[in-house]
Amino acid sequence: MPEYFPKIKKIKFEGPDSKSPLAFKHYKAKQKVLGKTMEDHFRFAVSYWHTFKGQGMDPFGLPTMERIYNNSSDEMQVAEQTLDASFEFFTKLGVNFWCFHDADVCPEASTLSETNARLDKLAKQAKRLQDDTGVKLLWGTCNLFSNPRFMSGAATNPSPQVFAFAAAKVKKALEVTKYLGGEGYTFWGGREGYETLLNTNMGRELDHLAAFLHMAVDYKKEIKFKGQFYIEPKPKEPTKHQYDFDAASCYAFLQKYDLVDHLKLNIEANHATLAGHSLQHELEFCCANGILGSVDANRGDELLGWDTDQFPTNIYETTMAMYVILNNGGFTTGGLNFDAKVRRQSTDPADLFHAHIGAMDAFARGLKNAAKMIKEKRLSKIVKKRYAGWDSAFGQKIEKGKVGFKELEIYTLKHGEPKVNSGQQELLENIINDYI
Ligand code: XUL
Ligand code: CO
Repeated sequence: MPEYFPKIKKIKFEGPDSKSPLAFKHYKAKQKVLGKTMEDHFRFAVSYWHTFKGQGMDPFGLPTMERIYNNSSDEMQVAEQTLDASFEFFTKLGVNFWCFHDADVCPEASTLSETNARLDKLAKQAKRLQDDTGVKLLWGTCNLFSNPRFMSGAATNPSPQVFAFAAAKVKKALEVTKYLGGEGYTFWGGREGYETLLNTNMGRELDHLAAFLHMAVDYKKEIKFKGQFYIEPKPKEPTKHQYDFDAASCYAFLQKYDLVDHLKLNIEANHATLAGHSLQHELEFCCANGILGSVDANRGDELLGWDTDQFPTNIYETTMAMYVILNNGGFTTGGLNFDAKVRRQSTDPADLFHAHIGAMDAFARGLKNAAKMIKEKRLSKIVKKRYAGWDSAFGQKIEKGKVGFKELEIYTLKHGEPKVNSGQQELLENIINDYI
């Protein structure tokens, strides 16, 4: 097999003093933190679409990135070369997982059955590469947003024929994900939303989306696919409004349609900020409701209002993310998928390595900081003390539903004004900065 990244050797850990751009300074796969290796904490995955199919195109310009695995006019040959190149990349980088959409690995043919035959062929190659390298599939997914047939949505399309086409695509994607031993499957509602309410029957569309997901749950059972289903919130882009807006709206939707036992959430950092939240907020919301599944690790640009999908480099953010994730017991089926792309001007193949190395190091630093915060309990002690009143006999009576408004009025008339306590925000911010 030809080498696609001949200038790059296996990336090694060299420690914080290393000046090599192609070495880890903080990420040491086998190093234990809080009793678990770094690689098991993170379960890092490379996203196939950005790293291998992204070529620097934007709404104003053509591709900027030339890759040797693209050097053929035969699209199946390109697909096969790209798969080979990707597993070389995963191995050299030292990640244990990958994620892909059906359409990333498989160029669509003119009929569904031809496309499926192509996908089977490429899945066979992917299986062999997985077996050879030990790299596993964190989750698979189906692209229901690029082809013009899905311009008005897939499961929420006004046409039942498009709904059916989407169902057939997801059926196949589930089969392929199962075949590759995928540990999960993600539903991101690419165009499940609207451009204008003037032409939209929102109630009906939401019912259809729920029906679609129930069909997926049924089919998952039928084929005995054991992976975890995820739904990935995003407020907008490509549509003006997406129904999976944020974690809270996904949770409400899942509860309303009796899907909450079947799907957990895949939280993406840049989607959180697009929704006007922080990544930490979305993670906290999921943990508070027992629905955190996986994370698409990236970041936006605070000066740009769209999904820039940049690689995570902000240590404050990785620290707080890992703090929430660790406090929630860590990942089980999920992991950290770098749903991120190099900038249009980062045209060298080596930039793909720099991007991932930096992101893995940023998370390794975040993990070490968060582990120290957990061990030293400076933050958690203050939070615990803030709520200590609820542990008193009086607080417990309320929490356990033993008293109502009448008893609380009697209590208040007797005890008068409650004492107010400082929220100590600045103190807490200073404590966090001691760890960064
Ligand atoms: C789009 C996005 C997707 C999903 C998978 O913003 O995040 O790539 O992660 O479809
Ligand atoms: Co994503």
